[in-house]
Amino acid sequence: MKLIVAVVQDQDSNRLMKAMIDHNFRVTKLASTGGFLKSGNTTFLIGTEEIRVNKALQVIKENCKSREQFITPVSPMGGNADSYIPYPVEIEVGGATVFVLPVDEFHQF
Ligand code: 2BA
Repeated sequence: MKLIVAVVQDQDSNRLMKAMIDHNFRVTKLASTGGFLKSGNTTFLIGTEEIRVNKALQVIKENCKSREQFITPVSPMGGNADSYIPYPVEIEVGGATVFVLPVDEFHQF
């Protein structure tokens, strides 16, 4: 058995949840916060047989888009903070960040 941990954007989470259920995956959805942007994202825990991991990855890929996002750094990267004028910087936030972990044991009590 494997545990898939997928961090996705909030905008994609309902669609991904529906698609995973439609494909008979068992899913737990957690509200999470990205360390860099400090804004909300969604983490999915998906426990599945090894043979179905590729299908799960395909469903995640099909339902999660990467998006451009603007952030405004609160302090300068270097130099004098007195003359610092904050301006937005564009970054790309990925469709999904996915970890696939081995599961030693699985119990349901
Ligand atoms: P955040 O940490 O809020 O990061 C959002 C986006 O900011 C990242 O998108 C990336 O484009 C950018 N970013 C993050 N750290 C950066 C840095 N040190 N310098 C420059 N840009 C940086 P993604 O890479 O697609 O990540 C989306 C979310 O996935 C992350 O939100 C975080 O919640 C999670 N994540 C990504 N990599 C992870 C990892 N290795 N371990 C745990 N969670 C991770």
